[in-house]
Amino acid sequence: MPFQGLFKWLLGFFRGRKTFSLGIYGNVNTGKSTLANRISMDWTGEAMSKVSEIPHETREVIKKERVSIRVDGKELTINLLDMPGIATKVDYHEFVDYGMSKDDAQQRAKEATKGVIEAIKWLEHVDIALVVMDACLDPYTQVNITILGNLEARNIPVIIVANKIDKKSAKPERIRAAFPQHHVVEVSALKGDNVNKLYEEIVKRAR
Ligand SMILES: Nc1nc2c(ncn2[C@@H]2O[C@H](COP(=O)(O)OP(=O)(O)O)[C@@H](O)[C@H]2O)c(=O)[nH]1
Ligand SMILES: [Mg+2]
Repeated sequence: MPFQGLFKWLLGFFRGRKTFSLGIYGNVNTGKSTLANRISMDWTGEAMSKVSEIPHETREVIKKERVSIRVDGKELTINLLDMPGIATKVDYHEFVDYGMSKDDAQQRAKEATKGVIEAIKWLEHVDIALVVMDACLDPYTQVNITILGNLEARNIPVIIVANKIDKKSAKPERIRAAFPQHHVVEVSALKGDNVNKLYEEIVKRAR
């Protein structure tokens, strides 16, 4: 819709500031939707996404537009984009193991695969990317390396979010060691630990 795009641009222009699209990327179940809800709750008082233990709960891009965040007197307006999880393999049997019927599981697998494509397509609209990783798991995965490679190739500013640091088995230092070229913020999206540091980093990158 070109007119809608033009309208938004004009609106931003007359308000004198740009709206940044913040894309939340990462493997499935790393806590992207939990983080999206945390950011959305903190600044708008409303949640935006459904959270689940079953992988691929988020199968299309979920948007929360014009969220204003304020850090150290600086205000930034962002469109929050909670992306479907990126996976290298989507197998419907996995959903059957979670107790879904075969039909539902196959439907979910089909939608999850479309979701992966959708998340990659949306890269062209993203101004800043959060790459969420589960700090309890090995970060050296094909998914993490592929996501970071795509973002680097497009020169999209990246902040790595080492999530779930509230868990005993969390080893965020493994993430720092794996991707020394990027800034890593350690958080618990669930408990809210350190999210203020994340807001500071987001504002720093929005230029
Ligand atoms: N302990 C802990 N669990 C989390 C955290 N963030 C998310 N989770 C859990 O991880 C699972 C997947 O979360 P979700 O936000 O749906 O992940 P997504 O697939 O990346 O969107 C859910 O059971 C969440 O409750 C966290 O910071 N700490
Ligand atoms: Mg999700």
